[in-house]
Amino acid sequence: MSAPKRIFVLTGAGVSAESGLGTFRDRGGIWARFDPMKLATPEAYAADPDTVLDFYDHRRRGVVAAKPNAAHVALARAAARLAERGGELFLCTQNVDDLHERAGSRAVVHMHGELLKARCTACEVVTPWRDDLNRASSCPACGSVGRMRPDVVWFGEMPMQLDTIEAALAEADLFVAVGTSGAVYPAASYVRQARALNIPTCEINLEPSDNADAFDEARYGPASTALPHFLAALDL
Ligand code: BJW
Repeated sequence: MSAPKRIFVLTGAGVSAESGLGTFRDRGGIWARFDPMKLATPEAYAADPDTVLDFYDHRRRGVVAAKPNAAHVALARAAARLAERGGELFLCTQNVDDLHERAGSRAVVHMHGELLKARCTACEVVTPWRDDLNRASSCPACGSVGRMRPDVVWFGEMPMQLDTIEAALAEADLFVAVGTSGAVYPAASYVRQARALNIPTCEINLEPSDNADAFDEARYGPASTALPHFLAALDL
C-alpha cells in the first residue's frame, strides 16, 4: 500500500474493549444483557427516565474508571506523525467514552455523542458531566430541573456531525474501521461509500464483522496489537 496522506479511521466499541468497557453485540455484550429498545431510545427515556439514567450512570462510572489502551495510543501517535508530514488522520468514533482524547487524540468526532456530557432538553445546552444524573439534576445554563439527559445518540436519533464526517470521507485516501461490528447505520455504510469513491478499505477486528465482505483488506486480532502493527506497516 502506498503511503496514505489522509486516513479516515472509524472506531467502535472493540477499541475500548481491552480498557474494560463492554462491547454491545459480542457474547455477553451490553445488548446481549439489556434490551436496547428499553434503554437507548427516546421513547424509553420518555417512558422510564429513572431506569435509563441509572443505566447511563453505571456506564459513566465505568468510563471514568477506564484507561486508554495501546490501540488508542497508537492512533494518537499516528495522527501526530501524519500531521508532521502534512497529512491528516480523521478520527471518527462511535464510542461515547473519552479514551481517544485521553490517549492524546485531538478533534475526535463522536458521531454517537459523549457520555461525559449532558444535554438539557429544555435549552439544548451541552455541559461537561462526570457525576450521576437524576431527575433532580438541574441545567447549569438555564436552571431547568429534571431535563438533563446523557448527550449520546439513541436509536432513531440523528447521529452527530454527519456533514463533517462525509466531507472527510470524500477526501480520504484510506478508510480503516477498527473494532466495530458494522451493525449500526449510518456508520456501517461508510465502507461502501469509501469503495464507491475508490478509496482502499481495511478492517481491523477480532473477527469478521457484518461488513467484512465490503473491505479490500482485513487484519484480525485484538485492536491493542493488530492496530499498532497495521499503523507501523504504514510507517506511522
Ligand atoms: C474487538 C475487540 C478487540 C471486540 N479488538 N475488535 C439502515 C438499515 C437498517 C437500519 C437502519 C438504517 N439506517 C438507520 C437505521 C436504524 C438504526 C440502526 O442502524 N439499526 C440497526 C441496529 C439495524 N440507526 C439509527 O437509529 C441511528 N440513527 C439514524 O440512522 O438516524 C437517521 C438517519 C441518519 C443518517 C442519515 C439519514 C437518516 C442512530 C444509531 C445510534 C446508536 N446508538 C448506540 C448507543 C449509544 C449510547 C450508548 O453507548 O449507550 O451506539 S447503539 C451502540 O451501537 C452504540 C455504538 O456506537 C453502536 C455501534 O456498535 P459498535 O461500536 O460497532 O459495537 P459492537 O459491540 O456492535 O461491535 C464491537 C466489535 O468489536 C465486534 O465486531 C467485535 O468482534 C469487535 N471486538 N473486542 C478488536 N479487543
